[in-house]
Amino acid sequence: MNQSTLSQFPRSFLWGASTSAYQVEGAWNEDGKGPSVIDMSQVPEGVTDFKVASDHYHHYKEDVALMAELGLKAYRFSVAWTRIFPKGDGEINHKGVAFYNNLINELIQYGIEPILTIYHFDLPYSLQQRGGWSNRETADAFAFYCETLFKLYGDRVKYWLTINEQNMMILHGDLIGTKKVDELNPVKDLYQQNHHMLLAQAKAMILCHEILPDAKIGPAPNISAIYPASPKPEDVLAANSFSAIRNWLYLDMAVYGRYNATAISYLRAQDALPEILPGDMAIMARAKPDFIAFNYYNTHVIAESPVDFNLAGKTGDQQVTIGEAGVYKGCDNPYLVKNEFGWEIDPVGFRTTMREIYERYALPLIVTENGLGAFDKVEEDGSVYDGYRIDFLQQHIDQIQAAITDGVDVFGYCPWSAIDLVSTHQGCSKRYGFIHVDREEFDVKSLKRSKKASFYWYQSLIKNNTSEVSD
Ligand code: BGP
Repeated sequence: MNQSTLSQFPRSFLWGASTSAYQVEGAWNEDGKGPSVIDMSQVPEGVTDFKVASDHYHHYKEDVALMAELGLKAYRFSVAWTRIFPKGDGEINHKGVAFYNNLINELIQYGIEPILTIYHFDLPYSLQQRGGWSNRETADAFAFYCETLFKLYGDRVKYWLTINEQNMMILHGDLIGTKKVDELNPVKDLYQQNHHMLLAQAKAMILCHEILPDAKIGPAPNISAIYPASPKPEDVLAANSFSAIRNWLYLDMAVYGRYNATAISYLRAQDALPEILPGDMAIMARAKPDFIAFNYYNTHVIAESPVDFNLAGKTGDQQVTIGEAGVYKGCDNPYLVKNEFGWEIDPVGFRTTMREIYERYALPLIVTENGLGAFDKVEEDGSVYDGYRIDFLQQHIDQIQAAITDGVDVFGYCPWSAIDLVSTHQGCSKRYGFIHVDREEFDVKSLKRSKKASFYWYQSLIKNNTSEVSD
């Protein structure tokens, strides 16, 4: 659908950027921080762990000053649960509390809106030892942690995100380092964990509104439009199933407080229905998000899947779908190119995704991740000419403007990532940042910060609140 005139970005549009605690902070065991499941997980061979990351913990002032120079209106970051509660619950760690107080104050001083993710993959290891998300009590520990954050930081933080990419923790938790399931009944246990996380999220939203009536809170899943591989009805049906399992299961619960029917049918077929205790659904129904935050990297193409679909030796990740026998099968999209890590690039699919979410839930949207992972090259004078990243972001921003013109209420864009950090499973040579960090996979070098070409480009875009748009 071509648009003759494009709507402008609202003046209040939150041009931002994102990070997460475990991928950027480092200082993994400093100042009383307890270990998380990520700290205790085995990283794939050949890539760095998260112990030092970009050492933002010690560089946060310099980093925030750079973000201010970039012109950011918002910064989306996460709190490491184990800096606040080293064991997940119990005794509070005052040095951890102070770190986020300082970070938030620093942001506010520069007029940057803090957007705080409560939980981004790094479950306290101590809670994991007590059963992790399989144990209902983890939902209570989460609620207590949330209540603590609301009371500590709610005077300055207006935007809260509950759980980053719960759907990816469920579908790709083995790769991300978050998954531990019962060996006898793994799928049932996984979706029991999912139920407890949904319950935890509902409790967080209710508490937020009780404690901070002016604050806004929302979920932050990874959402992608799903294309059928062909008009063959079986392909369309499989694509519809995958949408339900990957996308709508999570958002239907967050917004409507009910399980998606197709997802439930899928779980029933696998004998994986979660145990739902009396009162759970009333809590889910009472919890209401104020907006939907979502991460978008690309779309997926889905075909029908034979019952004997052989998955041996095939692994997908957040953006590469392999499939499930008899349910859905991921395919390449012949109309799209891939990035250096095999992720397809689909700016138009971004517009479709925004429309689909808005049509379904009619809540304001904020994009909390979108970006291009690449092997950046540092020139002799230290410059990084990441024109490919500028192209990627420009094309996606164009599609936000097109979606706004379509009538979708998008109020912010926080690309991944503000600064170079460590990828979930592909190390720190897979870079995303506007700010380069001088380190290599196994040599942390000087950790010096420098501005990439994309930094100057985004700075000018934010300043002008506009971008050149093509249909
Ligand atoms: C999302 C995660 C982020 C981030 C991003 C890029 O799924 O929320 O934590 O890492 O993907 O993925 P990767 O690091 O695997 O390149």
